[in-house]
Amino acid sequence: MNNSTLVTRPLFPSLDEYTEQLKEIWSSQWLSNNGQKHQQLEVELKEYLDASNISLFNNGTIALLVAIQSLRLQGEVITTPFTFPATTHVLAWNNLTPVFCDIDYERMTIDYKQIEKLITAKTTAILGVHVYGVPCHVEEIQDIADRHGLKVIYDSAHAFSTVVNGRPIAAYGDISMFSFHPTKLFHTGEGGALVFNDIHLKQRIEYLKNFGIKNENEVVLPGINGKMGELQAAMGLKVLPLVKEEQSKRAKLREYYTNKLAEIGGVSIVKLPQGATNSEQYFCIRLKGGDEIRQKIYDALKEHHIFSRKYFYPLISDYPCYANLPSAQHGKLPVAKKVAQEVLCLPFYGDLDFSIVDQIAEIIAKHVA
Ligand code: T4K
Repeated sequence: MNNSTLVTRPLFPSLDEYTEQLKEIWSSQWLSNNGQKHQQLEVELKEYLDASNISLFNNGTIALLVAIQSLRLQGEVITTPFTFPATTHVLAWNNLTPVFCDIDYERMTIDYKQIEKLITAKTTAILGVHVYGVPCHVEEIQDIADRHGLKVIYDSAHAFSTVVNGRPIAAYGDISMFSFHPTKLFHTGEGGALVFNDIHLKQRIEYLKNFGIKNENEVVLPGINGKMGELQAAMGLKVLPLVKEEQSKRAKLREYYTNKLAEIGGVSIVKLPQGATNSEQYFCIRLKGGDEIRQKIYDALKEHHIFSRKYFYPLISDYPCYANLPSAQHGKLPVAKKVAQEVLCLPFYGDLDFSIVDQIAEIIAKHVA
């Protein structure tokens, strides 16, 4: 894979710095269960994300699973079909029925205008995803949730440090989940976090991520093991200071890509709405020609050892485990179907050579012409 260009590359701190962290862990003889590194990272991230409350996890999926448990949701949850499998799987693992809502063509996030007609007596929450860091219509969704007494959860896996209208993205909704997987801008090797506004949730979330253990003599909830370990937290402590520079390198790359691709017809670039900052998590284009052209470009790039990704195709509602749901039936999600055929995420990470962007633009131009 050495000569390959991948869709993303993780940030690595210097080996010496990480080794220093390891030495401290070795001398502490402490590897998990709310260790010193975990505590330090929680404090640093709380400040970095301007979070009211935060809990760290071993990955984003378990964090989302716990978020749903913590809100005691039942029945149906209205959600988007245009996302990574984890978003919907956590509903299934919580015995909830996903109700797929179509998406907004521009933002590719859940279409708030379609939510209300999907609400039934069984609906308890809305689960939105800030896809590629493009924020959902957070104000409009909150308004619907307030009027119908629903909880709002956001999968913010792609929206690390995003600010919307001057507020951190996790200030919106009841709980937001961040993923710290290596493919994410900020990572801890594997990891994740929940950020939430109600301090009363903190204790319940902490129990739920630690088997429900209250003390040596009491287990108060059917919890799970969602704890972040010290090796992960140490990685996070050393990656966090690198994030801003990586974001600014990616911003330059995005600008370069944008200029290169601007001249090519049939290609548009995913943009953020006014008032939102860019997490610089992904660089995604949309191809008017749909799946046929996209596949050609994908294959041509691959021939040159450049690996793009069709995030997120196929739609979740087309997976065999969800395809029988009423909301997944043919014709119900026309916009999501179209969008899932148009998107292609191109290689995007700070150290990507601009000459590769030239090469990518050339290949794309050849195939859309
Ligand atoms: N919600 C959303 C919206 C998500 O996007 C995700 C995760 C989640 C929830 C769940 O959060 P976690 O439980 O993962 O914290 C990858 C990631 O595994 C996944 O975390 C991520 N979304 C998703 C969008 O991408 P794959 O199957 O595409 O991964 P993979 O192994 O093909 O890696 C992608 C590229 O990154 C490859 O070209 C290689 C490169 N890579 C990957 C790893 C792991 C590296 O260069 N180094 C590495 O260590 O899912």
